[in-house]
Amino acid sequence: MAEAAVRAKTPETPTSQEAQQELTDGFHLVIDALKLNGINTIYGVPGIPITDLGRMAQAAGMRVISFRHEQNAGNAAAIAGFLTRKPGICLTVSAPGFLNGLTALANATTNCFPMILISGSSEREIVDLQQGDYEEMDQLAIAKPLCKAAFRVLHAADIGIAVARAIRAALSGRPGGVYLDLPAKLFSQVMNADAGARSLVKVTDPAPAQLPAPGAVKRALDVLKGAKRPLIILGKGAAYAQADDAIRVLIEKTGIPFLAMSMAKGLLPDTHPQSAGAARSTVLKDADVVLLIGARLNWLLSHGKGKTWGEAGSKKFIQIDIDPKEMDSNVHTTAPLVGDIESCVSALIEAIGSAWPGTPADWVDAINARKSENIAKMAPRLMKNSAPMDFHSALGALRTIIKQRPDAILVNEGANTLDLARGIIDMYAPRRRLDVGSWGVMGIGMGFAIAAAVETGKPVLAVEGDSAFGFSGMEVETICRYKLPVCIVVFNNNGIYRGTDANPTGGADPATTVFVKDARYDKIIEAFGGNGAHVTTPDELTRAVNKAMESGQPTLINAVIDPAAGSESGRIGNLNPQSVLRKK
Ligand SMILES: Cc1ncc(C[n+]2csc(CCOP(=O)(O)OP(=O)(O)O)c2C)c(N)n1
Ligand SMILES: [Mg+2]
Repeated sequence: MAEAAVRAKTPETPTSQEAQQELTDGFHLVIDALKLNGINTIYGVPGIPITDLGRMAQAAGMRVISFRHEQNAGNAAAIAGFLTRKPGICLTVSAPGFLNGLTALANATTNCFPMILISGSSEREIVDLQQGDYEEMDQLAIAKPLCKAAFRVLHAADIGIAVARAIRAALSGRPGGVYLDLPAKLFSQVMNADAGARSLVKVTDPAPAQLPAPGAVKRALDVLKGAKRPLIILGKGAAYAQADDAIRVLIEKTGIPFLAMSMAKGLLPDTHPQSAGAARSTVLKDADVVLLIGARLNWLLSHGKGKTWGEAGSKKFIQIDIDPKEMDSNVHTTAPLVGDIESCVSALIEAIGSAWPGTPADWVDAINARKSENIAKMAPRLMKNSAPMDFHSALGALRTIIKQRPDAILVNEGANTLDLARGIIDMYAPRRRLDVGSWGVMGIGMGFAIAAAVETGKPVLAVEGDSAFGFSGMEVETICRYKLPVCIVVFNNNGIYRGTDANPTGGADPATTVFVKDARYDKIIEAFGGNGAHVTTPDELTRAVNKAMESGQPTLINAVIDPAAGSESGRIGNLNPQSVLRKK
């Protein structure tokens, strides 16, 4: 590979024979290995020992996006993986930089986003003897339990195979996070350029199709056909799979109502006649057969049991998942369908053929009645044009904006800001809603927004609680530096959940959940040359967002929300443990 050969430095004391050879080194082999596999973007923070790796990657034509904190770079890499089905790369320095990236790696693994965290590390000989090296840490051991796979490379000749292993581990089966440990010494190791080029591996079929067994398909279909009140639930695995057409065909052919989990919204439009989103509690309670497609029965679906799911034992579950261990995770899986989503859904469609009895009309009618009732109840709350805004009126404005700009990508985090936006803002296209995922983690906002803009070139609207924004807020500088079409709306209610709490002692310290009152988050972006706006009504909010989306310029809108409008923990206050003593 000529590229690998050219810029390599000659070693300090070359033999005459070596001096005549074309050489490559660890730096170039890492870059060449990534590029060979179609990976052209790196998200990271520079420093010893990877500063030159970033520079050289940029020189080699890669897009290298430098962040202000590794966690945000890691979140960017993770969501790049979700959007592109190629592992997103996060590049960090050793020990503290590595640890900063690790939260994102663990979150990616939990959410099944493919990413590779590449961290430089210190001298093995010193680290292992614990002799106190610069940024000493046994990073490989620490990363292992938090990701799908972790590898360390000691020889330049192994870089090609290590990158290949990392890519395959991240993408195959259930996708997830992979850690690649590159000790400082590796980067300057030299080898013959031709041998180096030959050592690189272009991964063939990194996420092989996994076909479901014919018997499993038949069993699933028999259960589905026997349903009186069937329901399909789409999870973010279904969004990741990019099997959009097959999923649409299955749903429309069977006429079965569907519910989209947060990041699956838009796979079919939320306004689709079969969407049961506005009748969520009814369908979960009353369905008799539930087909899960890339959705897990975790806490977000109340573990498939309890009050949410109606009478105990009243459901049969059919589950499509690539990981067989997912079956029977919380309740019995009547019909497990193990395989990749495209293959499983296509197999179901084929088995159905043209003979489908249709979905019972009384079930469809009951859902439609509940939907109309709930939509009518909500409508006036979304249309109020008052100041200060509450969550509903502000989100009503943003809902219209997304309706008019269905291609925009919506990033969303917070508590009330998240839970209410999820319900209120309809999505119209796949993979346009990116949020806190399975952990409900704060801090994904700016990393996700940056990668969404970089990877798709589409305008991004980041709707952020004021607390949520603080976790990654410094990246507004990154957004301005790279001139990204990101419009951030901070829902400023002066605090976490609400801005009205008082210190119970009456002391001088503020309450634990409140922030500086009437802060002006819009000033932050102005410091970096972006556009700030301060709005107090839905009309002002609409104008400011439209202006930002039209101009494509980095914008931060401080949207004043009634500090008393939110509820504790948004919609999941029931998860808070209660003190019996408090009630004394
Ligand atoms: C990393 C992390 N730390 C802390 C939390 C706990 N937490 C959940 S929501 C939230 C912030 C909610 O406030 P805000 O973003 O302002 O949303 P609001 O309800 O006020 O709209 C926090 C701190 C978390 N989910 N993740
Ligand atoms: Mg808040």
